[in-house]
Amino acid sequence: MSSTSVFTKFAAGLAGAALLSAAFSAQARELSISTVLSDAFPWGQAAEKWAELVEERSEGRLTMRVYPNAQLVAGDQTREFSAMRSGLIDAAVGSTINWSPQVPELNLFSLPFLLPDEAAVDAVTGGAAGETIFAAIESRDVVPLAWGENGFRQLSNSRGAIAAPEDLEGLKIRVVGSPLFQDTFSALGADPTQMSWTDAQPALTTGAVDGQENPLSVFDVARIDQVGQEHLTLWNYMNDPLIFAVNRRVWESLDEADREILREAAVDAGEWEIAMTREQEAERLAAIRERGVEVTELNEAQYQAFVEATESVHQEWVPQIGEALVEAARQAVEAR
Ligand code: X2X
Repeated sequence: MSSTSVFTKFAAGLAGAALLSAAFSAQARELSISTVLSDAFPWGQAAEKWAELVEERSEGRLTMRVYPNAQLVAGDQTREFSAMRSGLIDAAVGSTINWSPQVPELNLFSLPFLLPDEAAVDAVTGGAAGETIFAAIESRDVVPLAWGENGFRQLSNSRGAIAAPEDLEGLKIRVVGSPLFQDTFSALGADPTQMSWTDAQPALTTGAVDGQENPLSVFDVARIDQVGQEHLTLWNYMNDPLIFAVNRRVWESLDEADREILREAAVDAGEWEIAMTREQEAERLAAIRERGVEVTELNEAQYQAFVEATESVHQEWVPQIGEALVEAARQAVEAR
């Protein structure tokens, strides 16, 4: 064997090894995405769409696997952000409510009656307030990429129609694990109790709680009417945006092209999911009505009574969220 051919074989072997290792690392690059709700809901579908677009656009170099039902944090959705920050979870499509214990700025969206309609939500997420919120997330080792939407949260209960704060008097209401909700429902005279979504469903079934609040898509898909929630009040008291995000070390380990793929796919999946969620609202409400749920809509005076009853929540929380951020949001809502 000539020395040339030995060299050629050696070089070919090296090239082959390099190719193999590239193929291997491409296959090995699977990112986890955490969500609270499965793909039976728009929220889970948003994550699936993100994964699908990333896989397609990276030609299989990057795959993303969705882990729904907050399973990566054993059902405790308020630990999702910390788990993503520490790298236990690579990525998430998460609710602003569930991340607000670690990112106080996210409580902005939970301020009662700050955002009256979809245009108000878009003005805030798409403007200076949205940028401040993304910066707040980024300062905590998580890279936010895009917005999605769980939706306007409406109030349901098993006892009777709620058209005034007095109607909430003494009702046990399941709220999410963010202290602001405790304050809102206490201000309304209810008896709020914090629990995860996993625990909420049995609590509603057994009657351990009288009511809950969630967007129409959640009420509809989870068939909340079947666990005795026969009264629904449409009050648009807060909107629950979703955020697509990635752990910072994972982000930094990707090259520029893959970061762009991840970001653009998140933006596209988010826009797709927001449009779908909003389009479906009317048919979901019709389906809920058809199942015999009594739907209460508020007139202007009734709405104002709820606004006034929850003013103390603003006083208490605006300093924690940041005066400038709340002001930027208010201005965006005004100018919408
Ligand atoms: O727990 C809830 O109510 C849910 C599913 O809407 C959230 O994760 C915020």
